[in-house]
Amino acid sequence: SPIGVFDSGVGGLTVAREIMRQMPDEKIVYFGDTARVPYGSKSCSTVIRFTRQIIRFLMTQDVKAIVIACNTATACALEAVEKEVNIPIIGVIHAGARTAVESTKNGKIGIIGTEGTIRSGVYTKVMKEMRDDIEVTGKPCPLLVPLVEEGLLHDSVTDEIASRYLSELKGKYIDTLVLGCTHYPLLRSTVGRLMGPEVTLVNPAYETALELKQVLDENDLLCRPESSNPEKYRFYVSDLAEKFTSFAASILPGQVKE
Ligand code: DGN
Repeated sequence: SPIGVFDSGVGGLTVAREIMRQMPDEKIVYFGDTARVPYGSKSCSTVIRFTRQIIRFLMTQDVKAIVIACNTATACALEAVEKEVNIPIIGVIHAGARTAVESTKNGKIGIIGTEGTIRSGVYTKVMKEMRDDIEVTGKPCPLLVPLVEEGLLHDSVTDEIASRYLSELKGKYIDTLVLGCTHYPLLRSTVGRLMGPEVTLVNPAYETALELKQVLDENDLLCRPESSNPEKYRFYVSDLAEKFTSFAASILPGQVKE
């Protein structure tokens, strides 16, 4: 059976990409809620409702595990829905939070994400449960999502906006920064340059794929290697596929057919 991965739109493809890299034998069914993106500015009760609907859809695809590949949906809905499904379900927050806590030396960690993610305070809560003297500074960076979706990954406009957002974090002496939104791993080099070499960046997409591998292994759900399967990856969207397809083609290895 495949792994179900979903996001409010294209962002979760950074997580799907890490799963493809780390577990090349696994099949994936991806759902991008392109009709209702962004989740970042919506209320948690709305995001929980959307999440339940998507999980119901993924269950019809016979998935063996689900990854909520969206920070906002993880922040709002993971706790509510994890009791409602009888297969492993993970979000994108815990693994990255753990890595950040393990990596910080001075105990000062920064998080950048959508308004919903930062407002929820989930990163702070999870990190403080792991180590209570951690100081967390969250900064919403809402404009970065549309900039990435417009393909402006290496552009002076993106540099300028990122620099304004990050200047606030620079005064906080953080030594670790979590890229707490699915789109931000694609801006890693820009954020890294602006924050400087003394700040370690944590990529939750990468950490989540590692966690998934461990969860599948523990539940004896990892795929055995088999000969290449052309139908290995399936993508569904709730609105026009055109933009999704070109974004997917720009970040995923191999070909994406409509
Ligand atoms: N995928 C969302 C997240 O990681 O928070 C970002 C896109 C959005 O819904 N604004």
